[in-house]
Amino acid sequence: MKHELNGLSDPETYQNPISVNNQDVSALKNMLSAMLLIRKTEQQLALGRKNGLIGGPVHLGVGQEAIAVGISQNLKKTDRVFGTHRSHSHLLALNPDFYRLFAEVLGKKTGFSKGMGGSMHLYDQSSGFYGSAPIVAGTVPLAVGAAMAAKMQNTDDISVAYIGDGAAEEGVVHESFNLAKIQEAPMLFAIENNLFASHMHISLRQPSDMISRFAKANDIPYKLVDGNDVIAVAKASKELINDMRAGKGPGLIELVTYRWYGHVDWRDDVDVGVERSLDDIENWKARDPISRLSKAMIESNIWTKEQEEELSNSIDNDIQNAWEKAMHDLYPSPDATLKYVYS
Ligand SMILES: Cc1ncc(C[n+]2csc(CCOP(=O)(O)OP(=O)(O)O)c2C)c(N)n1
Ligand SMILES: [Mg+2]
Repeated sequence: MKHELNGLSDPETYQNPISVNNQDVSALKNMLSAMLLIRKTEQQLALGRKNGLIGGPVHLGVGQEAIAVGISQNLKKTDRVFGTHRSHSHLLALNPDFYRLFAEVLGKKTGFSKGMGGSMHLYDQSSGFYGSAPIVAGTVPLAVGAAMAAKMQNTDDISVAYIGDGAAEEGVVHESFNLAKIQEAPMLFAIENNLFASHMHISLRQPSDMISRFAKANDIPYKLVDGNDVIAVAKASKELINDMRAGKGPGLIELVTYRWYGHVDWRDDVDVGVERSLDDIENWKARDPISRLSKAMIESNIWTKEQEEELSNSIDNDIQNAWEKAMHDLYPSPDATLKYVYS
């Protein structure tokens, strides 16, 4: 396999510092807080699943929070965002209502999808989240359609599809690249390259580790970014999105990252993962998007350990209350089962 990720997945880059110079301080605090909120929400989901309180599978993106948070800095409510099977962060970065996420995952009628969907069928039109789905890559052509609609309606809205490195192996993604380009659709392909599809490392599946080579093939402008550096993600996606809003067609951003948990639920998956070791996980934890940002902010004297502790405690508290509340909510009534089925 060719290593073309410019060292972004190499161990020696794991501890690279990130720079907060010339950044808007309140935007930095918002991004730090958003990532922490997503992290703690997912850790609560991991616990709920481990304790048997959640009935269905949860695909957790712990370690990958900088991607959705960075990209969402540049989105507006009328943009249309499409997720994957691992979409808690995609939704919470647009609407941080973890109570409704808990309710959904617990199957309660107060959930984002009225308790009918669970973790992999999230939907929140008011914040621009047009859905997650378990069919890998299934949302990508829908996103291109939404981008074409935005263009036909003469808006400057864009569409975003989050796409895993595994999903990029589905034929429909390549048809989507082609169609978006030929239609000059305002479509951001956000490739979350966490190096794994289920349990299989990219080196066992692909001749190269770089997914953005397909952007080159389709003449789509692209950027290859450290997906664990929220500032870099926000900056690179902003540049692509500005061009898309100005009518310059699609863009692709490839974000190199890593998930701390296994493919599904709370386990590490070292036992069943291929080419995944506890050392890898520990190395990537050293490149934690949250502590990297917080460290840089503390060193620049715009943030303190005490403030972080306060923020962390307050999110913990809110999460506990929301979880308890969701646990006590009602399930949908059985006669609502077919009410939201499209036929
Ligand atoms: C069409 C389809 N094929 C296969 C699967 C089984 N499956 C679920 S997730 C997954 C791997 C996806 O990998 P990737 O896109 O990299 O996302 P990640 O899990 O790493 O976030 C597979 C093969 C599926 N759900 N849908
Ligand atoms: Mg993957």
